[in-house]
Amino acid sequence: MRNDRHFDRALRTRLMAVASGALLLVALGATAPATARTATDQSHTDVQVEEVTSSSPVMVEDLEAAPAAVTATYYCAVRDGTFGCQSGTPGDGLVVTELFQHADFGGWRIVVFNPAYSYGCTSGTGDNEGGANLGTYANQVSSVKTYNHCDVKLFDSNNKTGASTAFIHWDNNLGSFNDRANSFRIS
Ligand SMILES: [Ca+2]
Ligand SMILES: [Ca+2]
Repeated sequence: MRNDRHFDRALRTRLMAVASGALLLVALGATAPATARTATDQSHTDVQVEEVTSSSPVMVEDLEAAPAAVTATYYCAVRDGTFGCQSGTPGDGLVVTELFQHADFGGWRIVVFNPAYSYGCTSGTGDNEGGANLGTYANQVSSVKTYNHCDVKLFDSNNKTGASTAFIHWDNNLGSFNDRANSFRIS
């Protein structure tokens, strides 16, 4: 199932809501502890996952109700013109991509968000809209989703080097790039 998430920019005026402070920010650096929030640790009951296909921006809180196939959720904040997971509070800004351990969006997931975004990614892919090394989670990603006009490009090696994919909008099975990504770039 491929969702058409293109929508009229003029409609994306939804104000950001700040989620509760219960969320944990987990940096993906190799030295970061792997703290997970489980799929059952949900503080919001009005999650609207269907908004992925709607005209409204997708915020971190919209993804809080993890699908049954998701076993753990980690967060990485990205910012324009930077590389590496940045400081940021899940709940601020918009989601740019989700990276999943298994095909068909299962296992652990990394919710990547840009705390500064209220609109989403630019239409082109030439600009740097953040990225990071996957650290502990390298060579495990098997499927990806993107949101808010963002695409993600996966690299075989750290620091956006080595073989890479095209910019991906949505892929439930990375095929030849399965379990290869060490770093990613958003645009
Ligand atoms: Ca995998
Ligand atoms: Ca690799």
